[in-house]
Amino acid sequence: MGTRLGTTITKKLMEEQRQFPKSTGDFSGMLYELVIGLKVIAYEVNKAGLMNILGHAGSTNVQGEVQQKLDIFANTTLIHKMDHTGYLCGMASEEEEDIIQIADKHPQGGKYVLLFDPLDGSSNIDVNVSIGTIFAIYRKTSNHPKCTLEDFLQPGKNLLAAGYAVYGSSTMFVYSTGLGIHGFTLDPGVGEFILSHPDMRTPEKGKIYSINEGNSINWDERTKKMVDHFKANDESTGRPYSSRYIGSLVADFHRNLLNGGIFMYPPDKRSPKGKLRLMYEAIPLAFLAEQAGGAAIDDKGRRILDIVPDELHQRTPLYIGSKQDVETVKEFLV
Ligand code: P6P
Repeated sequence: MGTRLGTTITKKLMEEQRQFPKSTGDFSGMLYELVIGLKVIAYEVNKAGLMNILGHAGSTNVQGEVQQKLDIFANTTLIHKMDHTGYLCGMASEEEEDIIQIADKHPQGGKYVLLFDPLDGSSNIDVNVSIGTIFAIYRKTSNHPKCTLEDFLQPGKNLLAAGYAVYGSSTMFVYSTGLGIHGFTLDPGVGEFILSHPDMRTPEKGKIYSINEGNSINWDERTKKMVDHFKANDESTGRPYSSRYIGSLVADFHRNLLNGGIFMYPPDKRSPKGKLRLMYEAIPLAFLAEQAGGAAIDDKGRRILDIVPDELHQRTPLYIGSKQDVETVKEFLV
C-alpha cells in the first residue's frame, strides 16, 4: 500500500473554498496557477549552481538595482504564468516600473490584481543563502474595463490573500486567505507542496532581534535605544535577545515567524523612508504576521495594514514579528 501523501495545496484550497458557498472557484484556481509558477522558480533556484544562470544579468531594474539572472527569470516566469489565466486584470512587480495590464488579452478582464516581489534577497543568490518570492492579491475595485493604479494602491486590510515561497534547505510555501496561515513543504520527488505547518502561530514574545547593525552609524536615537533595549541584560524579560540577521527578508521573516522575535528595518540617514517596499514586501508579510497572531508597524507606530499607499514602489520602515516585541518597539517610536 502506498504511503499517504498528506494534505496538498489543492486539498487545502478546496477546504477553504467550501467555506464560501458562492465561490466560483476562480480564486482557488488563480492561487493554484501561482503555485505552479513558484515551483518552476524553485526548480531553477535549486539548480542555479549547476547552470550558467548565477550572477548578474548585466542590467538594472526600475529600482536601479543590479538584476541577477534569476531575478529576471523569476519575474518573467510569474508574468507569463499568470497573464493568460483570465483571473487577473493586472499585475505589479518590483522589477516592473508600471502595472502590467492584462485586460487586452482578456476583454472581460479578471476580478483580481496580483503584486509580487519575484525574487527577494537576490543579492544572496550566488552565495546559496535562502531567498524568496512574496505575493499579495486584491480584488479589483475600479469600474474601468481595464485595471488602474487605484486597483493596486489599496491598504493591506483589503487583501484577499498573501504569501511567500522561501527557497532554502527545503522549499516552503506559506500563505493565508484570512482563514489562518498555513505552511507547505515541497516534496521534490512528487513535485507537490505538502501541508507541514497547519495553522501557524508565532510566539507572543520572542528571543531574537533582527536588524542590520552595520547601518547603526546612520540610525536615529530612537533606533539606537530600541536596539540597546533588546541587547540589555535583564533575565526577567528574557534579555539579552539573540541577534539573527540573514539579509534576506523572507528568510528572516520565516525564521522569526516560527521561533518568535522582531525584525526591524528602520529609517536612517541613508534611507529616510526605510529600504523595504510597502506594496509587495511589508503589506503581504504584515498580513501573514497578523494571521499568525503577530503584528507589523511602521516608524510612526501605524499598523502596516492600515497604511493607504500613494505610490506603487513606495518604501516603508518596518517592524514586524511577535506581538509583545512589536509593542515594545512601538514604545520607542511614539
Ligand atoms: P540590507 C534584500 O536586498 C532586501 O531587499 C531584503 O530581502 C532584506 O531584508 C534587505 O534588503 C537587506 O538590506 O540593507 O540589510 O542589506
